[in-house]
Amino acid sequence: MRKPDSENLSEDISAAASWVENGLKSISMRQDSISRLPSLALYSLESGGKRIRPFLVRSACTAVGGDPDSSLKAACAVEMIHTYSLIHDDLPAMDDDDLRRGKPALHIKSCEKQALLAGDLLLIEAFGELLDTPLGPGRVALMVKRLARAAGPGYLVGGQYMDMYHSSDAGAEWIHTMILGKTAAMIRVSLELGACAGGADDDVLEAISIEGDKLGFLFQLTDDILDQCGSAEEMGKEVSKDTDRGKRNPVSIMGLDEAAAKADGMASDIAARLMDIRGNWEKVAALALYLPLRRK
Ligand code: GRG
Repeated sequence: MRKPDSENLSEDISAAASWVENGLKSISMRQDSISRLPSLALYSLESGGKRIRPFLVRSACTAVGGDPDSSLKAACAVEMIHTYSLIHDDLPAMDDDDLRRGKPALHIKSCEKQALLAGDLLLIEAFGELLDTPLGPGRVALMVKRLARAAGPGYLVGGQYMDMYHSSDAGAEWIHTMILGKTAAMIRVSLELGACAGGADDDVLEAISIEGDKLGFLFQLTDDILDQCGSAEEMGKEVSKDTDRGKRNPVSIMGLDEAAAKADGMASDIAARLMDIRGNWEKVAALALYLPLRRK
């Protein structure tokens, strides 16, 4: 395998963050003002975040030889849906967190009713943005369909449901399905939308979906590891919550050492497979290799 060059990863992630943040400056919800909901949604959308999903959209688009700007609306849409999910997840009826991205969660800054509605707004507007993708209607329809599937009952919302009704004797397979829904689907669809915008063929799209699921699982695995041994300061959110609530996750099932070894193994496997996919998937492979080392 050609080794991915990890040296420029943090610059590439910062560049993708500036790129999407610039794109978010012209989303159409900024023009709607019959309520204060757009400004509340923007509080969450603009309060930092690593912007990993936009990085994946952009990297996938360039990996298949596309112009990154053809994937900008997709990157905005993915980050909007991700942010909606964080706002709703933080609500007392869900995971009940006061801190998000190092700042008060939206329902703490405003109130629960407004946080709920601001999340709804982001979910709906995300599709409006995606529809403005400057590509032909067939390709845009395909992107909308993939995003709707990833955000729907079979994945994001369904995975969140499983997480909310977690059983204390949940087995590894159940947990794997939950993670594919609540975390991996948005990671996978980020790669899919970027590749789609870049004009990827079906075989590349399918290969990237498979690695996207694995990358998403790895992302959650490293999140669970950090939840055990990271700090709230570095993570920008409360830690040790699963353990405190008796929720099972891969780390509580395997133990820290085995989980860390699994993360290393998965990262190498994903990077190797990505490098075999047609195009230049070096940047995504570099992210996979970095995940076991991340601190936030
Ligand atoms: C409410 C429909 C609905 C879904 C919520 C996102 C989510 C599903 C729950 C949040 C809890 C959690 C830890 C989910 C796993 C996904 C995850 C690791 C989110 C955090 O993503 P980062 O680290 O966050 O990329 P930033 O803030 O950097 O964007």
